[in-house]
Amino acid sequence: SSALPVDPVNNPNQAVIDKLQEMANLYRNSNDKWRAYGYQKAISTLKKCHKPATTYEEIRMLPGIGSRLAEKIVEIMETGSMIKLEEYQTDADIAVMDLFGQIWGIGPAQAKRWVDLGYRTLDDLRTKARLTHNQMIGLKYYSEFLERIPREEVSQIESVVREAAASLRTGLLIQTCGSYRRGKATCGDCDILITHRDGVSHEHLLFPLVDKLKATNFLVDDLVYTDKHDEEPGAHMRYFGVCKLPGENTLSRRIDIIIVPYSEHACALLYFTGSMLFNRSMRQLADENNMYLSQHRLHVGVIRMGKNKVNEGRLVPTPTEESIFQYLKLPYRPPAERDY
Ligand code: DCP
Ligand code: MG
Ligand code: MN
Repeated sequence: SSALPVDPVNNPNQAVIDKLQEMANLYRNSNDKWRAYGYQKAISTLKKCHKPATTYEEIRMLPGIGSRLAEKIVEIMETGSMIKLEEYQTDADIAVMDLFGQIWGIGPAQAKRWVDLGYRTLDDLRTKARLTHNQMIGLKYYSEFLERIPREEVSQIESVVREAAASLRTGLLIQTCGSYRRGKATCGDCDILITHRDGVSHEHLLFPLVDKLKATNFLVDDLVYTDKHDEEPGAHMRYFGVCKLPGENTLSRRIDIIIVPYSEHACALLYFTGSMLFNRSMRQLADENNMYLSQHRLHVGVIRMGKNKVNEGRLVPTPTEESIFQYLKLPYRPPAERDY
């Protein structure tokens, strides 16, 4: 009778129970408590059952198992798996990958790695995963970083940086680039480019500027912070981090600050204004015309063998963005028309 104790290790229906439990967990985690309850009832019935369930009719006779569930149990017995479960798992995994992929700095590969490790929620990541510093910051500001920043707020952020910079040096040239310069109504972050026309006063500015902005609690967390050119070849002096305007209802925002020598200003401005796809096509056009365009400089007369440069060509002066367009024989495009 069903009152007899059943050996939990050698339960004749253990394989079926395991599959049903997976399904029950999935439904519970997706807040379908009613379905989870149905599966849980069937599981406890099977746990008390001390002989293997074999036919549909037999299973249907067990208390708490309706026709739909009985069909599923037969499917598991016959195939060893359950299509619904496999499907559900795939869909659920994709949803989790989407969730993880929305964390700042997380791409599809990292999202998949976490899913494969069994993490399903942001809390799983917070409590169980081994996170890098930047991943922790991304999680900490998960929902805030998903909020777009109104233009008006971007310009307020720019003002704070401008004021702090002006108190350190005079004559600095400060421009907010990225989607802001392209005229977007809202921006993902605030991209600030700093240089100085005298060609030297941009030097040794990043550390004191960041210090100053931290002292007033404007900068609240760091992501990338380097005052060295050699840390990553070709990298700008840059600070990527998190800022927050004073006030009770302000959100934490992503801020990128790049400081460049004046000779590189136009190339940096073009690069930092984007869009990313626009940059890619400009570089490709340069390649096709024996030139080389980067965030630092433009070279002409480059000779390539396949992907390798046989001759570096000649660095040309690029006083303005317009001059870069001219070298590429392109009509000038204002920032608002670089948005693709
Ligand atoms: N950029 C690039 N390649 C990258 C990253 C950035 O060419 N991998 C350039 C083009 C971008 C600019 O830097 O327009 C600024 O980068 P953002 O990531 O801040 O992008 P946007 O400002 O264009 O958009 P968003 O509003 O999302 O910040
Ligand atoms: Mg931006
Ligand atoms: Mn940016």
